[in-house]
Amino acid sequence: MSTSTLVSVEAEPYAFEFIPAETALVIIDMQRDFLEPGGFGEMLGNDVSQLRRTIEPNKKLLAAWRAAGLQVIHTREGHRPDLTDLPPAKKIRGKSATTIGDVGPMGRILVRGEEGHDIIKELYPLPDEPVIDKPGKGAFFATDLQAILQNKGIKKLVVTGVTTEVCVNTTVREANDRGYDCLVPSDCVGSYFPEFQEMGLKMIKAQGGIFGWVSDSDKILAALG
Ligand code: C5J
Repeated sequence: MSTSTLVSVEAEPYAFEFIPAETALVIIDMQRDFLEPGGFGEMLGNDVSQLRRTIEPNKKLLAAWRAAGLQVIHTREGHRPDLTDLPPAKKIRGKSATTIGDVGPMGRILVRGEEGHDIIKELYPLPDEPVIDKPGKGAFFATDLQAILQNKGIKKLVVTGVTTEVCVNTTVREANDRGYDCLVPSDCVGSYFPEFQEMGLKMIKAQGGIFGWVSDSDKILAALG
């Protein structure tokens, strides 16, 4: 496959066309605390199997992206150990007994450097794949993601990861406002809540693709050949 030739993926609301060499796979927040049994997500009562079903399709997509020599970018949601980048409003939101920065099942919750903050082993970044540490839900807010995309000549994004309605949706909306077309493979994004999974994807592709396109990993792999 020539990575500089336009390919077309069957998608909704219509085909998504991209030049692989100009398209990054952006994997959002596949972190141990969100996905692993015994992590913070499960401690809050969430069903992590709703997120874990995305691991295998993400693995296949990541393997294809790597094999073709294409750009891969990972993100992690989290904060500095001194919590100086944690808005007080985010710290107290939810009125939970245990919040960001407190000690959780896999170290301090959503704090950089802690076990739970790191990416699951199945999708672990290679040394040459940028990891964006983001303090917010969107991957563009207070990060160097846009500079990296510009420096690498990236024009379009395939966005995967968790959770569909929060960090994936926020990142897709931020990217859309910055002029990036985004394709979201439905089997590679997950929510703890099935109804948010469904609506989170519908919102992206509604009104002629108001925020982007939705497809699945098999269709993207088929397009890559
Ligand atoms: C992400 C969250 N990654 N739900 N975070 O979606 O708080």
